[in-house]
Amino acid sequence: MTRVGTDEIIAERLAPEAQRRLVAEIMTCADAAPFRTPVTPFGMMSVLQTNLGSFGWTADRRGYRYSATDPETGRPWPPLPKMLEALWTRRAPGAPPADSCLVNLYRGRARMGLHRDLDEADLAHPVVSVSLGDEAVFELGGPGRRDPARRLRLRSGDVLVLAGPNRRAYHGISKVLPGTSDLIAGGGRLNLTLRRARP
Ligand code: MD3
Ligand code: FE
Repeated sequence: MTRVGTDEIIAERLAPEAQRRLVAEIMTCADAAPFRTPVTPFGMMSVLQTNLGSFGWTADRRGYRYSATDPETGRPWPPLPKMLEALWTRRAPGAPPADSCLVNLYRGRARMGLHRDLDEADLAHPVVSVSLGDEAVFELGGPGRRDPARRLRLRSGDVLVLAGPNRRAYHGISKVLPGTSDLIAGGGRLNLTLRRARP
Protein backbone atom coordinates (compact mmCIF):
# COMPACT_ATOMS: atom_id res chain seq x y z
CA MET A 1 0.00 0.00 0.00
CA THR A 2 1.38 3.41 -0.93
CA ARG A 3 1.01 6.18 1.59
CA VAL A 4 1.55 9.81 0.84
CA GLY A 5 4.13 11.28 3.21
CA THR A 6 3.32 14.11 5.58
CA ASP A 7 5.81 16.32 3.70
CA GLU A 8 3.62 16.20 0.63
CA ILE A 9 0.85 17.90 2.58
CA ILE A 10 2.72 20.15 5.02
CA ALA A 11 4.76 22.34 2.67
CA GLU A 12 6.44 24.69 5.14
CA ARG A 13 6.18 26.39 8.52
CA LEU A 14 5.99 30.19 8.56
CA ALA A 15 8.46 32.03 10.79
CA PRO A 16 7.05 33.42 14.07
CA GLU A 17 7.34 37.02 12.83
CA ALA A 18 5.35 36.19 9.67
CA GLN A 19 2.73 34.43 11.82
CA ARG A 20 2.33 37.52 14.01
CA ARG A 21 1.98 39.81 10.99
CA LEU A 22 -0.63 37.54 9.47
CA VAL A 23 -2.71 37.38 12.66
CA ALA A 24 -2.62 41.20 12.95
CA GLU A 25 -3.75 41.62 9.32
CA ILE A 26 -6.56 39.08 9.69
CA MET A 27 -7.85 40.65 12.92
CA THR A 28 -7.87 44.09 11.25
CA CYS A 29 -9.86 42.65 8.32
CA ALA A 30 -12.28 41.13 10.84
CA ASP A 31 -13.15 44.65 12.05
CA ALA A 32 -14.75 45.25 8.62
CA ALA A 33 -16.15 41.72 8.16
CA PRO A 34 -16.78 40.41 11.69
CA PHE A 35 -16.59 36.74 12.66
CA ARG A 36 -19.96 35.03 12.86
CA THR A 37 -21.33 31.58 13.74
CA PRO A 38 -22.43 29.92 10.49
CA VAL A 39 -25.80 28.19 10.37
CA THR A 40 -26.03 25.34 7.84
CA PRO A 41 -28.89 23.03 6.79
CA PHE A 42 -27.43 20.66 9.42
CA GLY A 43 -27.34 23.15 12.27
CA MET A 44 -24.99 25.66 13.82
CA MET A 45 -21.24 25.29 13.36
CA SER A 46 -18.97 25.62 16.40
CA VAL A 47 -16.31 27.66 14.56
CA LEU A 48 -16.53 31.39 13.90
CA GLN A 49 -16.03 32.42 10.26
CA THR A 50 -15.36 35.34 7.99
CA ASN A 51 -13.80 35.74 4.51
CA LEU A 52 -11.27 37.77 2.53
CA GLY A 53 -10.99 38.18 -1.22
CA SER A 54 -13.45 38.49 -4.13
CA PHE A 55 -15.68 35.60 -3.03
CA GLY A 56 -16.53 34.30 0.41
CA TRP A 57 -17.98 30.96 1.48
CA THR A 58 -21.31 31.56 3.20
CA ALA A 59 -23.97 29.30 4.66
CA ASP A 60 -27.56 29.57 5.80
CA ARG A 61 -30.31 27.07 6.66
CA ARG A 62 -30.97 26.55 2.93
CA GLY A 63 -27.41 25.73 1.84
CA TYR A 64 -23.93 27.01 0.97
CA ARG A 65 -22.57 29.29 -1.69
CA TYR A 66 -19.74 31.60 -2.63
CA SER A 67 -20.84 35.24 -2.42
CA ALA A 68 -19.16 38.46 -3.57
CA THR A 69 -20.64 40.32 -0.60
CA ASP A 70 -20.88 39.68 3.12
CA PRO A 71 -24.54 38.83 3.86
CA GLU A 72 -24.14 40.38 7.34
CA THR A 73 -23.07 43.81 6.08
CA GLY A 74 -23.96 43.85 2.36
CA ARG A 75 -20.39 44.97 1.60
CA PRO A 76 -17.63 43.23 -0.37
CA TRP A 77 -15.21 41.13 1.69
CA PRO A 78 -11.90 42.80 2.63
CA PRO A 79 -9.19 42.29 -0.01
CA LEU A 80 -6.70 39.43 0.25
CA PRO A 81 -3.54 40.62 2.04
CA LYS A 82 -0.44 40.70 -0.23
CA MET A 83 1.25 38.14 2.00
CA LEU A 84 -1.47 35.60 1.24
CA GLU A 85 -1.39 36.33 -2.50
CA ALA A 86 2.35 35.66 -2.43
CA LEU A 87 1.89 32.44 -0.46
CA TRP A 88 -0.69 31.20 -3.00
CA THR A 89 1.62 31.99 -5.94
CA ARG A 90 4.46 30.11 -4.24
CA ARG A 91 2.42 27.05 -3.27
CA ALA A 92 -0.04 26.78 -6.17
CA PRO A 93 2.18 27.64 -9.14
CA GLY A 94 0.32 27.53 -12.43
CA ALA A 95 -3.11 27.97 -10.84
CA PRO A 96 -5.09 31.17 -11.48
CA PRO A 97 -4.93 33.77 -8.66
CA ALA A 98 -6.70 32.92 -5.41
CA ASP A 99 -10.09 34.66 -5.25
CA SER A 100 -11.18 33.46 -1.79
CA CYS A 101 -9.86 33.02 1.73
CA LEU A 102 -12.12 31.45 4.33
CA VAL A 103 -11.06 32.32 7.88
CA ASN A 104 -12.05 29.85 10.60
CA LEU A 105 -11.64 30.82 14.26
CA TYR A 106 -11.69 28.01 16.82
CA ARG A 107 -12.32 29.08 20.40
CA GLY A 108 -13.15 26.86 23.35
CA ARG A 109 -14.26 23.42 22.21
CA ALA A 110 -14.93 24.36 18.58
CA ARG A 111 -14.23 21.62 16.02
CA MET A 112 -15.09 20.78 12.42
CA GLY A 113 -16.75 17.50 11.52
CA LEU A 114 -15.72 15.34 8.57
CA HIS A 115 -16.69 16.92 5.25
CA ARG A 116 -15.51 17.46 1.69
CA ASP A 117 -14.97 20.82 -0.05
CA LEU A 118 -16.74 20.60 -3.40
CA ASP A 119 -18.26 24.07 -3.87
CA GLU A 120 -15.37 25.41 -5.97
CA ALA A 121 -15.68 25.55 -9.78
CA ASP A 122 -12.51 23.60 -10.61
CA LEU A 123 -11.32 20.95 -8.16
CA ALA A 124 -8.08 20.61 -10.14
CA HIS A 125 -6.83 23.71 -8.33
CA PRO A 126 -5.31 23.05 -4.91
CA VAL A 127 -6.35 24.46 -1.56
CA VAL A 128 -3.60 26.14 0.46
CA SER A 129 -4.23 26.36 4.21
CA VAL A 130 -2.40 28.12 7.04
CA SER A 131 -2.78 27.13 10.70
CA LEU A 132 -2.14 29.79 13.37
CA GLY A 133 -2.28 29.58 17.15
CA ASP A 134 -3.19 26.50 19.16
CA GLU A 135 -2.31 23.06 17.79
CA ALA A 136 -5.03 20.93 16.25
CA VAL A 137 -5.68 17.30 15.39
CA PHE A 138 -6.45 17.09 11.67
CA GLU A 139 -8.07 14.01 10.14
CA LEU A 140 -7.49 13.31 6.46
CA GLY A 141 -9.40 10.42 4.92
CA GLY A 142 -10.23 9.49 1.35
CA PRO A 143 -12.98 10.12 -1.21
CA GLY A 144 -15.46 8.00 0.79
CA ARG A 145 -16.82 8.98 4.22
CA ARG A 146 -15.75 5.65 5.70
CA ASP A 147 -12.27 5.50 4.16
CA PRO A 148 -9.51 5.18 6.78
CA ALA A 149 -8.20 8.54 7.94
CA ARG A 150 -4.72 9.67 8.80
CA ARG A 151 -4.34 11.86 11.86
CA LEU A 152 -1.94 14.79 11.66
CA ARG A 153 -0.97 17.34 14.29
CA LEU A 154 -1.14 20.86 12.84
CA ARG A 155 1.10 23.42 14.51
CA SER A 156 1.14 27.20 14.33
CA GLY A 157 2.58 28.36 11.01
CA ASP A 158 2.02 25.09 9.16
CA VAL A 159 1.14 25.60 5.50
CA LEU A 160 -0.80 22.71 3.92
CA VAL A 161 -1.26 22.09 0.22
CA LEU A 162 -4.21 19.86 -0.65
CA ALA A 163 -3.92 18.74 -4.25
CA GLY A 164 -4.60 15.70 -6.39
CA PRO A 165 -6.68 12.99 -4.66
CA ASN A 166 -6.41 14.80 -1.30
CA ARG A 167 -8.38 17.71 -2.77
CA ARG A 168 -11.53 15.53 -2.78
CA ALA A 169 -10.82 13.75 0.50
CA TYR A 170 -12.98 13.84 3.61
CA HIS A 171 -11.28 15.84 6.35
CA GLY A 172 -11.98 17.56 9.65
CA ILE A 173 -10.58 19.00 12.87
CA SER A 174 -11.37 16.60 15.73
CA LYS A 175 -9.89 18.79 18.45
CA VAL A 176 -7.88 21.89 19.22
CA LEU A 177 -5.38 21.70 22.08
CA PRO A 178 -5.90 24.74 24.33
CA GLY A 179 -2.88 26.52 25.74
CA THR A 180 -0.41 25.20 23.13
CA SER A 181 0.29 28.67 21.64
CA ASP A 182 0.10 32.27 22.78
CA LEU A 183 -0.08 33.71 19.24
CA ILE A 184 -3.76 34.64 19.43
CA ALA A 185 -5.01 37.01 22.12
CA GLY A 186 -7.55 35.14 24.22
CA GLY A 187 -6.29 31.79 22.91
CA GLY A 188 -7.62 29.58 20.14
CA ARG A 189 -6.76 28.71 16.58
CA LEU A 190 -7.12 30.51 13.24
CA ASN A 191 -7.18 28.63 9.97
CA LEU A 192 -6.99 30.31 6.58
CA THR A 193 -7.93 28.42 3.42
CA LEU A 194 -6.87 30.02 0.15
CA ARG A 195 -8.77 28.89 -2.91
CA ARG A 196 -9.71 29.59 -6.48
CA ALA A 197 -13.50 29.45 -6.11
CA ARG A 198 -14.60 30.68 -9.55
CA PRO A 199 -13.64 29.37 -12.99
C1 MD3 B 1 -8.55 18.85 2.55
N1 MD3 B 1 -10.76 23.75 7.44
O1 MD3 B 1 -12.38 25.34 5.94
S1 MD3 B 1 -7.66 23.12 7.00
C2 MD3 B 1 -12.38 24.12 5.68
O2 MD3 B 1 -8.48 23.68 10.03
C3 MD3 B 1 -11.55 23.21 6.51
O3 MD3 B 1 -10.20 24.93 9.68
C4 MD3 B 1 -10.01 22.99 8.38
O4 MD3 B 1 -11.61 22.05 6.31
C5 MD3 B 1 -9.51 23.93 9.43
O5 MD3 B 1 -13.03 23.62 4.77
C6 MD3 B 1 -8.93 22.18 7.76
C7 MD3 B 1 -6.98 21.96 5.90
C8 MD3 B 1 -7.82 21.69 4.70
C9 MD3 B 1 -8.50 22.69 4.05
C10 MD3 B 1 -9.21 22.41 2.89
C11 MD3 B 1 -9.23 21.12 2.38
C12 MD3 B 1 -7.85 20.42 4.21
C13 MD3 B 1 -8.55 20.13 3.06
C14 MD3 B 1 -9.91 20.82 1.18
C15 MD3 B 1 -9.88 19.55 0.68
C16 MD3 B 1 -9.20 18.55 1.37
FE1 FE C 1 -12.70 21.66 4.47
